Amino acid sequence: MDLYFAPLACSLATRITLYETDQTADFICVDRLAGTLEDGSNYHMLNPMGQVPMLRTDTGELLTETAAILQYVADLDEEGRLAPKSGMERYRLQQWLNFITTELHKALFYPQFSPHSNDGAKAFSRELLDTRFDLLEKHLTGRAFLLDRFTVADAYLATVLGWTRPVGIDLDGWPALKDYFSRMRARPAVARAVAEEYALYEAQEERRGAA
Ligand SMILES: N[C@@H](CCC(=O)N[C@@H](CS)C(=O)NCC(=O)O)C(=O)O
Repeated sequence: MDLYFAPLACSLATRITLYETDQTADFICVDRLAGTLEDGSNYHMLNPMGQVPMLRTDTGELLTETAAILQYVADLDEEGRLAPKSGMERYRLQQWLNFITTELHKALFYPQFSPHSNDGAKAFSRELLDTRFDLLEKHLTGRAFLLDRFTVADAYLATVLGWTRPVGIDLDGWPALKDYFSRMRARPAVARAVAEEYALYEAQEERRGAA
């Protein structure tokens, strides 16, 4: 399996999932600004959206979209540790994955980060913050995880919450969410994935600065 990723981007959730389930993959770094891979080839030839994550499965299929990739990788784990196999709990998992993708990742954070954004888009998306974080705060009060155990939805939420500090969102107003984030980041697989990608991020920034 190959995981096309960018350091500290949403693809981090897939790395966490791999580590949590003791699976291996080749990690292929994408320079999203240049749209290239480390060998200089054009990533858009493989993925016309130019986005990460993308997974090349062991059978050669190219799979995009975080929610699909996370479930694919979780389902490879025979013990099914990170995704309920079926039933209402599977739909609950999909509910949270879709919430994180559409309401947090794309609606709230993307306009804050995108080089094509502007002040109006940033202000509009920032207005979405309270309803979404209030909902998470309520759900996570008295709960350890989004479902009844750590799942790929937690891997994704821990990834997205890592973007709060860079965009100036203070979690103090949401104590249960803040506590959840600290607990997720302290998990060995999560801490390992974050530390590795942080080092790669720093190296990438240094190369850009030197160029
Ligand atoms: N719908 C995609 C979105 C993926 C996405 O937005 N990835 C970001 C990194 S977190 C990216 O590659 N952005 C570069 C771009 O949009 O050009 C998914 O859910 O995986």
